[in-house]
Parts: sequence; C-alpha cells; structure tokens
Amino acid sequence: MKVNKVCVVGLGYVGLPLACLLAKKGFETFGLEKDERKVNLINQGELPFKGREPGLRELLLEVVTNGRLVAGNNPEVLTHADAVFICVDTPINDNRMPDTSSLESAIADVARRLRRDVLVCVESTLPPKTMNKKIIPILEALSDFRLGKDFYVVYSPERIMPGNAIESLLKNPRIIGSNDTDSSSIAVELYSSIVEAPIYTTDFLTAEIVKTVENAYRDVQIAFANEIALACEELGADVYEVRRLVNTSPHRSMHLPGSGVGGHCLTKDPWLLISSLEENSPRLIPTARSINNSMPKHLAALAIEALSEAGVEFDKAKITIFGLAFRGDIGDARNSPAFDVIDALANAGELIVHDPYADPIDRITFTRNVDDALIGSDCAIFVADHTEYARFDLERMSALMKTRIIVDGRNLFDARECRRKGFIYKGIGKGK
Ligand code: SAJ
Repeated sequence: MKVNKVCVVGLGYVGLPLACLLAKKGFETFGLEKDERKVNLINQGELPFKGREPGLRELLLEVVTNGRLVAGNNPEVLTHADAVFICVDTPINDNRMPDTSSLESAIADVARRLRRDVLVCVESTLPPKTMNKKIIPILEALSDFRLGKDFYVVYSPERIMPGNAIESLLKNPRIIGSNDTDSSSIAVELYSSIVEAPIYTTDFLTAEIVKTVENAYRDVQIAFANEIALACEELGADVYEVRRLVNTSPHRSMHLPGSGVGGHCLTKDPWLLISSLEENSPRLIPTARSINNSMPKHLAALAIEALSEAGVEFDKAKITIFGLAFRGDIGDARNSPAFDVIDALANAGELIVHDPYADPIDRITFTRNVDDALIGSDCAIFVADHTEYARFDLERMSALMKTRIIVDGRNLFDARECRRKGFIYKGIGKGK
C-alpha cells in the first residue's frame, strides 16, 4: 500500500517534529491540532514553543513554505490520509491514574473517517493493555472495519528528547508493536523512511510495557543518585566525584542527582505502568517517585539554612530562583522542580524567578534579565542547568547581590571557588 498523504494528530513536542520530518521526506503532511494559536503559528513557519531545538525552526519554515506541511483543526482531513500518526497527550490525573480521554477522542475521530487500507500509528505513551482493551475496539466499532483485513494499526511509542527533537527522532531506535504481520511490515517500511536507527518489532503489550519501563527505569536510577547525594551531604563528600569514580567500575552508570525530576515523561510514565497492575503493587517505583519529588524541598531547605548562617531573616530575604524550565536549555516547565522550590520558599521576603526560555508565570516576579534577578538578592538558587548559568561570573554576582549565597541544584559551580570568592555555597550532594 503506497503512502502519499499522512496526517499527524496533535502538534506538540512530539507531533510537530514528526510532521516536519514526514513533510521533509516528501509526504503530503497535514497536522491536525485543536489549539488555534498553535495552528496559526505553525502555518506561519513559527515554533509554538521556546527553547533550543536544533534544526526544527529551519525545517518547519522549509516545509511550510514549500506547502508540504499544512496545519489545521478540521478532522475531515483524516478522510484523505493514507497513514495517521496519533501524538496526543496521555496525562495522569491528581490520583495518578491515566487520563486517556483526549487519546480516545482522537481515535474516535480517526475511526469515523477511516478508509480501507489506512495505517494508524499510535505514538502516545500508553498504560499497558490500552491498545487491545481500548484503541482497537474503538477503531473497529466506529469504522465497521476489521484490523489486519480492512485497515492496519501499530503502536510505536515516541522516544523524542525535548531540546533535541529532530536528532532523537532520527537516531533513536524505534519499537513497533502490532498484532498482525501486515500492519507491522507496512509500518516498518514507513518508519524506515524517517528513522535512521534500528527498528524492532514486537506485540502491542510488549511495546506498551517497554515505553513505560524505560522511563520508570530512568526515574529509579535518578532516585538512587539523589539518595546517594543526600548521604554525601551528611558524610561531607562530593557526590559528583563519587559518581565519576563509581562509573569507572564496569557495568555501572550512576545517573545525575539534582534539584528534582520534572517534565512530562518520567513524572507520569511510572504511574501509567503501575495503573495496569491489579495483583502486583510495586514498591520501588513509587518510592523512587517520592525521593525525586522530595529534592526541590531539600534544595529550598539548603537555601533557608544558608540564609540563617548568613544571619539574614528569611521573611526579609530576597531570593532569586534560576531556571523555571524542567531541564536545561528548553522552555518546557511542565512539572518543573522549580514550582515546588517556589512553594517551599513562599514566605520569603521577596521571590524572583529567572529563565531564558520558559514562559513567565504570574504568581511571582519573573525576569529574563540576569542583573535584575541578582540585584539586592540574598540568595541565588539554581534549579535548572541552562548552559548560560554555568558561565556566570562570580565577581559580577558578588557586586550585584546583597548577600553572597549560592544554592546549586545542578552542580553548576565549583564549591571551593565560590567559597574563595566569599560566597556561602550549598549544593545538592556537595558535603561541606
Ligand atoms: N534528570 C536528573 N538526573 C539525570 C537525568 C535527568 O535529575 O541523570 C532530571 C532532569 O533535570 C529533568 C528530568 O530528570 O528534570 C527528566 O529529564 P530527562 O533527561 O529524562 O528528560 P525528559 O523528561 O524529556 O525525558 C525524555 C524521555 N523521552 C521520552 O519519554 C520519549 C526519556 O525517555 C529520555 O531518556 C530523555 O528524554 C532523554 O534525555 O533522552
């Protein structure tokens, strides 16, 4: 079956880079997106989000200019697609249970407009069993077609790294889950036209487990690093030096401790995995989540300790928080540790947050100007590791700040050098 026209449903951090690459490879690509603001920006060749995304801005402008990519919000375009990619959000609710409502409504939109021989590729991260229990039944019930006979479906979980979307789309190996060989072979051929890395095929359930496990794995690894960081603070060692030497031992790969785990993958995917279990109740995975969620509060406690050591009254202190984004050099602040740091310091005299990429928040003063952030500040807390922060000049910070305190959540500074320059320095995992 020849694929010429494709439709990508959901033009977020995953769908937009995918749509651009498909258009670049020559497919007539339609991006179906509910958010009018995003649709208009994309059709003008503008990225709807900030932060470094090497190559994406140029690629978007190219494929919009040459007409290969068009965005819109009318689901009727689905009737012309030979292949449909579903890249919508699968969040968890306040009870940490999956909310697949937007996914199911996107699937229903597709099912009602499904033509014979169309390939549906679901990319959203799913709780295991969702393909068999929800997605296929909806597609068959609303289309009156039968999977593998009248249309084709695969589950190919996205493995995009925000901040390096194009590179990770091209270079990260792909898993393609299916329940029939025709769907699998059509999808392997299609993905091979955009993915330059190996493609592994398996069944729906295995693919769903793989995606949620690969992120639960990373979250547990980070929690281990954070636990060792707290131990090193007490023991008076530098956890980053400990990590460097631990990783000289074969088969060790200790992750980086830090101010916490944000984003939309690691904070959610472990819960998607657990939500599908009825008999087993994992203990390690939830414990890792709680360790990682405790780190922003620990970072705030280090700041309170430093202010007290400096004799600065907390309720009169001006505190600067550097890094609203959940990770360095991107603008995405979803589930950022910074929000918990802000909450923990809410009773300070004055709070100001700086970020070069993330959108301003209205609950505290926000600036993109480093000097404004530092002037009169009693404490500079570094939550995200934006590259520019590691280049800050300590002399200039000294001149601008009222009290010289650095609280380092991402090992951005050399403790000895800061202390030599007269700063009180505290850092995650950096024992005295
Ligand atoms: N973090 C640490 N220590 C580490 C690594 C990360 O504290 O050693 C923190 C980061 O600061 C951030 C959070 O964890 O707050 C998540 O970081 P991340 O690098 O995992 O970035 P994400 O959330 O964008 O994860 C995505 C995931 N990709 C998908 O789910 C498709 C993840 O599987 C990838 O491993 C990750 O990108 C990546 O970096 O490749």
